[in-house]
Amino acid sequence: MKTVFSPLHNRRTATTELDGGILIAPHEKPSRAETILSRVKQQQLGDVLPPQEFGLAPVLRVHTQDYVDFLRTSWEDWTAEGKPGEAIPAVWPGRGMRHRVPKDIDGRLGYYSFAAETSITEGTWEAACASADVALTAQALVAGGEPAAFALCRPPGHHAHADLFGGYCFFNNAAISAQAFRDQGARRVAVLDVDFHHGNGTQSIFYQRDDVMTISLHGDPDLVFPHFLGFEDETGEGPGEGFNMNLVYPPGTPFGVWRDGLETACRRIEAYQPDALVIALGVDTFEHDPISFFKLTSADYLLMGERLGKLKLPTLFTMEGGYDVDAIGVNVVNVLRGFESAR
Ligand code: OKS
Ligand code: MG
Ligand code: ZN
Repeated sequence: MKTVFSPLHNRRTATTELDGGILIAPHEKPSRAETILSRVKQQQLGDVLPPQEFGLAPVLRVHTQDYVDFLRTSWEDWTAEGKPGEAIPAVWPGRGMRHRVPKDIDGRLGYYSFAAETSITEGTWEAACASADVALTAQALVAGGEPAAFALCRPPGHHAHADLFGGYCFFNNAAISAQAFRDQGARRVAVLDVDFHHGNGTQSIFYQRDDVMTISLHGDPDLVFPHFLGFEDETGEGPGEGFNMNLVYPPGTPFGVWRDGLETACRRIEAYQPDALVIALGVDTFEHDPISFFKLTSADYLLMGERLGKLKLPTLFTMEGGYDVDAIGVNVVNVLRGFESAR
């Protein structure tokens, strides 16, 4: 399987993440992508290609113009105000308040975000654009006949809504790619999110549609980020009713339990008969992940990949979370090798 990778991911080098009342060094750091790339090469998964540039048109198929404009200028606008640190949202339109876009950068940061852990920094825009290009380049490989491709995206994307950043995400690479499959003629596309966290952005973008099915397995949002979406009674709306599925698990969940959810998800996908599959691939389900509470082992990722491969669908993997950097390369490449072993 081919991997698409851009060194421009390195433009995303935030130094702050608000956590526990202090600013820590972000979990979502450049070494994550570099470690995965090394493992891909060492295991000879396949060629590593640079992205092509797609511009903003495919991004604007799922994100709003005003949000994209905000992201492009937010760092400039922040520094122009003479702010000393990284751009951290700290105010939101709460219940009963107006949902209008303020002029001031503090107001706009809050309007276009849903959480405060993710700082906007110099280079964030460039890295987010490169990450979308990585996804779209890998998507084009699959649309062009490759059975599968790995988009080594960084920053990740699955938390980003049409007009909200948060959870380390800016552009929703999985959603942009799913929409690209549709725009290129796929009748139905499934997005399966195996990251530890709920893919709230992806769910939200396609919630009222039946042409893109979204399924996410994740830690119970009653207990963990993103807290306000991802419950099992969210099944889609209007024409989208029945085309969103959330599979929620408690702390300590081992692969033996998680894999039943994967089986449920795979059977739903089989019944849907999509023309293409996007896997939002996070490995923060790992037993030693520093911010998560599932108990998957490195060997489990081979089995996960095998089950995904048995779907026998044209498959795009987009990289999402995973923060045990010592294990991230092994775990990601295990999914991809397990996948290939089943084809
Ligand atoms: C807040 C924790 C923020 C978690 C962000 C989740 C990032 C992720 N202290 N999403 O898949 O991995
Ligand atoms: Mg998930
Ligand atoms: Zn995650």
